[in-house]
Amino acid sequence: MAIKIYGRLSSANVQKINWFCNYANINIINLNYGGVHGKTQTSDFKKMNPNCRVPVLDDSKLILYESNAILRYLSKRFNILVEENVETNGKIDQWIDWGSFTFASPCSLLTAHKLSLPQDQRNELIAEKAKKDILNLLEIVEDQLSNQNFIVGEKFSLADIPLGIWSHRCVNLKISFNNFPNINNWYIKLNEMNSFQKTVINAPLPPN
Ligand SMILES: N[C@@H](CCC(=O)N[C@@H](CS)C(=O)NCC(=O)O)C(=O)O
Repeated sequence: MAIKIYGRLSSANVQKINWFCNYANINIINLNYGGVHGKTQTSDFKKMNPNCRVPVLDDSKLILYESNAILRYLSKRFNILVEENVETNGKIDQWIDWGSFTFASPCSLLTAHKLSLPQDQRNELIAEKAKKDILNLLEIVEDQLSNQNFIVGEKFSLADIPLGIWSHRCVNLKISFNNFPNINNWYIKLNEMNSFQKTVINAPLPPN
């Protein structure tokens, strides 16, 4: 039975799973939940995720929430992008979490105040501050990419997924990588991946 992923295609956290599954040729069924689609406050959904958030994975015997947990589960279940070296895996985990929490934090705020919130709740000052924070954090990513093609070493890994998605969101939100040549080169490489094109570049924008 195909794995079900509950969550709208515009959600960055859902895109982590969609990108990985497309890359790994894992057959999934996407179900539109959250954002304009709603349905996350229903009692059925709350049984799967009491936090009322997407994504949620339904792999028949397993219900899982938290996008990074889902990503790591699918990677191990299908043995795709599994890193055996413990030290390298530590670095990959570090960047998955940094991308999903430290970097995602101002990106989510900018998304909310530019795209998701109703117009009368958007605040330009909050958006400007978030943009400044993103530009400061991009310096860290630029430095990380100074001697290598991908976030951890020369190969695409799970570490590229959260950062790749949020970097594309930056592009959607008119943040340019002109002053970040290493990020720009890395972003071009991601764009050359069919899986990134299909699940991230062609995805709708929040809250759709
Ligand atoms: N830490 C959670 C965060 C999940 C999260 O905040 N998801 C957002 C979408 S990116 C959400 O559910 N927003 C409410 C909605 O879409 O209705 C994860 O990584 O899965």
